[in-house]
Amino acid sequence: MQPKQKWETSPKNQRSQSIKKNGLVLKNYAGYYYVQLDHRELIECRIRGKIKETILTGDWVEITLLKNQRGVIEKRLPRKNQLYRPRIANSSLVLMVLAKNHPQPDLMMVDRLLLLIYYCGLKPCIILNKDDLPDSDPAEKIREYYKQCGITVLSVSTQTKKGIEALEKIIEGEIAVLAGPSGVGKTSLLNQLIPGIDERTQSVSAKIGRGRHTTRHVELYPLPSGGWLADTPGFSVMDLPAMRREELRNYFPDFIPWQNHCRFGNCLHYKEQDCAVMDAVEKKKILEQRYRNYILMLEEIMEKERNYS
Ligand SMILES: Nc1nc2c(ncn2[C@@H]2O[C@H](COP(=O)(O)OP(=O)(O)O)[C@@H](O)[C@H]2O)c(=O)[nH]1
Ligand SMILES: [Mg+2]
Ligand SMILES: [Zn+2]
Repeated sequence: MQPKQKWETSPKNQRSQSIKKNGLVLKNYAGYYYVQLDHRELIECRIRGKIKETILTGDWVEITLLKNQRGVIEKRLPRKNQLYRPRIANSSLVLMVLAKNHPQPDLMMVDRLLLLIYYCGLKPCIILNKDDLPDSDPAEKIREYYKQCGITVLSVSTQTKKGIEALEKIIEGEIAVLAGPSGVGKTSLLNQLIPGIDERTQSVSAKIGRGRHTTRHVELYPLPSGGWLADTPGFSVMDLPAMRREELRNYFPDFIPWQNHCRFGNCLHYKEQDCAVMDAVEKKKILEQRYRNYILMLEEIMEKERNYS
């Protein structure tokens, strides 16, 4: 049993002078919520019994401050969004980590991940790590085409430390999660951005006998630049979100300026006549590989529709 009464705001004479503050839940562990207030003060909180909604890492909450850096969560403030893997609220930025080489970026994976990011209403930023290695063709396409699509693309190297400060600037004021395939340097980046994270997490996982990537507790780490980074990479599942075939094109922002000129308003840019998107591909205004990836995803969605009906 937890010593519950310690977190109650009684006795009554305290109530009138109780201090309420808003803060951000950085982690939730064994029934305790660690809430960060302004000036980085961390308050260990219990949750008020009557609260019905779940509180996740990343939630903004209102707390009543008690003595000794403790508090009670009174309510959850409105939530902007929620990711399921990792389970985190209010994330605003996905850092898609790729390697310039070893391994070369897989543009199909990039396009699928971008679709998922846009579908969740998040902002993508591509981190091209291992800048110290020789260039590759897909890395060049990312620096040219994807940048031109309005995506921030940043070249970094955890080995030479190039770009790390610029990356911290990008995370400023955001709740960021990492994503990307294995071997590109996500763990190395976490270690670089959050010094000492390995020791901290290893001691915890040793105690509970599991690796940190199998633990389901996600923690947000405040960075010196004033943003937060989740300690677990997200978006490991690469299933396409459930959507109708007409929806897919809305998540390809680089198609949108062209598709107003398609002959058919509901053009899927698939087999239709007078398709301005296909035209733009022909004229090399849209990256052909990205268009082909769109078609593969479109066919996958059509196949799923067939299985449902
Ligand atoms: N050349 C080079 N290798 C790197 C860089 N960052 C990470 N690596 C190496 O890439 C491999 C995978 O790194 P890791 O952080 O485990 O990647 P993760 O699977 O995405 O977590 C390791 O051998 C790292 O030493 C870098 O900037 N340059
Ligand atoms: Mg890793
Ligand atoms: Zn079209």
